[in-house]
Amino acid sequence: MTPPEYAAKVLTKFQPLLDRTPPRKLFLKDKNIFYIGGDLKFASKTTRDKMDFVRKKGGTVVPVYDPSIVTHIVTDTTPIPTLKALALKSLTEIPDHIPTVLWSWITSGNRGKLEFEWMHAAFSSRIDADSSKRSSKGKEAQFPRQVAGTVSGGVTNSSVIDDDHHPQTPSSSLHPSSAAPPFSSAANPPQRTRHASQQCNGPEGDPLAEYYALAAADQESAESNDSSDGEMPMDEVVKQSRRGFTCDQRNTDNGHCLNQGIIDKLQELMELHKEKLSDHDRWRVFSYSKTIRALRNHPVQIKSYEQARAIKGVGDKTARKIEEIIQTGELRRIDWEKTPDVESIKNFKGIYDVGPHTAYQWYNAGCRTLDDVKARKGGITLTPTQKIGVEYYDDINSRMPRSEAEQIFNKIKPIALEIDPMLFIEIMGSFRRGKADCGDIDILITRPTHDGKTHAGVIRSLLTELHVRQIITEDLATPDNFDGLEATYRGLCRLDFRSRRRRIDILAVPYESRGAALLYYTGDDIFNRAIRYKAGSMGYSLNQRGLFTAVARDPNDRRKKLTKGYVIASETEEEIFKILNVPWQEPHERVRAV
Ligand code: DCP
Ligand code: MG
Repeated sequence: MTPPEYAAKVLTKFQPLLDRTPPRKLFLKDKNIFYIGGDLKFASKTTRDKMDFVRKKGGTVVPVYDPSIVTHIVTDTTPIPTLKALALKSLTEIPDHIPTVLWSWITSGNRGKLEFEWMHAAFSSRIDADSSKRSSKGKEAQFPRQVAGTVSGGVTNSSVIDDDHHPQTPSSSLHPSSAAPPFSSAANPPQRTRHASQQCNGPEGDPLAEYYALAAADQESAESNDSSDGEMPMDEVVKQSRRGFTCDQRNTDNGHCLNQGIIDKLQELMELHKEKLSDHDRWRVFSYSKTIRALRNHPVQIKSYEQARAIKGVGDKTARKIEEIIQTGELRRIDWEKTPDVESIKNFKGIYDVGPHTAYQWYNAGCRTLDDVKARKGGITLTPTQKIGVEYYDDINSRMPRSEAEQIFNKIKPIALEIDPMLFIEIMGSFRRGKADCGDIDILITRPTHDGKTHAGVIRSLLTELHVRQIITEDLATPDNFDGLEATYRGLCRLDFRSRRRRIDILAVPYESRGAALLYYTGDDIFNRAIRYKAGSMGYSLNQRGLFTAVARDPNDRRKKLTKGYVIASETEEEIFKILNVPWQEPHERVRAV
């Protein structure tokens, strides 16, 4: 039996049970639910049980998707099969008043009241879909019995299923040590000075920032970036490829933003939610970042609730907040969210190697200030790196002028070349992008192999030498294997004994992956995400080791790779740009973050 056939059958089941169930337990009354399980052809036991459950709780299982009847789409599967079941080509075709939710939304009713749909959104792009937006006409629409009849007869025009809709001068090549840094002048860097509060993109601006904001909220709990190769949900890939990827456009400043005052307040509120741990707070971050992005791109100044509400993705509550900002210049919710934990958690998370969970643990143990942490209040314990993080808290949390990064690098480079004159050693990250200040120094090391030699073991000798000369002062993370071609070192360094300590990362990579490594460690991270997403949309996988093809992924979890695939480009940035059809951009043109 197919799922629509079983759905039609369920309509006539359980009537005696429904008659004797107290109304307060029928929490799905008035809900017309189109349910999509994993298998579209066969109603499995799980699918049948779930449809029964909906009916027993007073809901109607709708056999055929009809937007004038369906109030909720409940899906246990990914966008493509969901679209197949709905006979649609894109999630954007689903009206805004029909939320697409996970099964967990249904079971949330067991606790007495159904939770908000957005908390159970199945697809991030439809988080703002809201059943309260339904017109009164739609609300009153009754499920027509004859639809069930046609389905059980096995013939229905509206269940035709379509096919899948798939989105259908540079000089950065590396040369051994002679290669000049792309920007060696500290005095006159080709940098952009922008602040988050000043940036306004045009309508074709960075479409990935919303994901970045969510990821940023997640960042500390995430593993290293090594596993992140930009796999994104297929519906987003479809959307992005239609709009174009931010990596494809050279970055442009579009000047003044008409809604900056509103953006600043919403940003302040978003930053407070970022410091909190709950799913609710994470969704708020996601939702505000979407609104902020929409406001940045909005061509007119918002002056009323109605105007705010008319912006796609801005719901009632956010529109009310915008109205309050317009009328009073303030947002009371900010003070409300400034709970006592926020400041402490923020400070604790500024300690190297402390993530949100440790920060909350310490807070719960009674710590409120860095002095409390230093005093081990509440019996908290610190790892050796956290101890260094506390000791050099101010140094690590301040940025260094570009000139200081350059001077430190100019001390390190000759020492490395003394060890092996054939080394390629380059400074990457924000320095290579031409930024006026740098959070750390990111150094890439590799070596050509045409003479039969490699850079294996060089990092060990280099670190020994840098310690002896007191340029590197503390180790934070040393390579697992000093003798391999790939190695990552993290530590603290300083220019001289009067200077602040600065964060330094040294990365060694095989010579053949130098282009991919250079691309990755140059960033910025939003540019990186965009180019990885684009690679993903073209069927490739891009990471710091290269551009890969034929990477098989787990269909149930697209982030999981089943096979490694084959490298098709990795030696130069240019070849990677070229295959991905991304116009060449100098490092300073790859700035996307606000
Ligand atoms: N990177 C990334 N994704 C991350 C972290 C890093 O793609 N989550 C890449 C892009 C970064 C580069 O590595 O530009 C270097 O990382 P840094 O954290 O050192 O960032 P930046 O050098 O860009 O900035 P900062 O001046 O703060 O160090
Ligand atoms: Mg850096």
